[in-house]
Amino acid sequence: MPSYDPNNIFAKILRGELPCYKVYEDDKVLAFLDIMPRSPGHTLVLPKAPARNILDIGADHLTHVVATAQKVAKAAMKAFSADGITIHQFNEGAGGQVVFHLHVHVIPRKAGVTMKPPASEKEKPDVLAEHAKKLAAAIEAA
Ligand code: DGP
Repeated sequence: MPSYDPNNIFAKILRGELPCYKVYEDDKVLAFLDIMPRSPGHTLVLPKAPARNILDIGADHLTHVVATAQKVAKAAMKAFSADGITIHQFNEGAGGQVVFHLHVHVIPRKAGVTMKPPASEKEKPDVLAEHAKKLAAAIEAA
């Protein structure tokens, strides 16, 4: 497996070199909206530690990422009046991974509504800003 590339797009977001629609942050993780959401509220949860994917992350960091994904999922159920949550996490190109800093997708779902295809359409900035605010408030209130 290739080594971690510190110039991947999510590493730049983590360093504050690129913007994001943040929904949650602590000393070990950052969660922000996917700019090409498969459904409203589609969130990515990342460790701050430099890990390419599940194959090289330390177990302690992975545990915190998963706990944060759960926190985001519970808040998203309320914030987006969801009926369920889909969790995705891809590893290496063959596993569907496109951006090589570990991330967990948290995707709120409505009964009977199909997800958009992956990375098919960029959401409008004002919609993403409103969704991030709503989800961040639900996480804060939990
Ligand atoms: P994957 O590595 O297959 O889990 O897909 C990467 C996801 O990241 C995909 O759903 C689209 C999203 N994405 C790509 N570029 C950006 C970006 O610059 N900002 C944000 N927030 N999401 C991005």
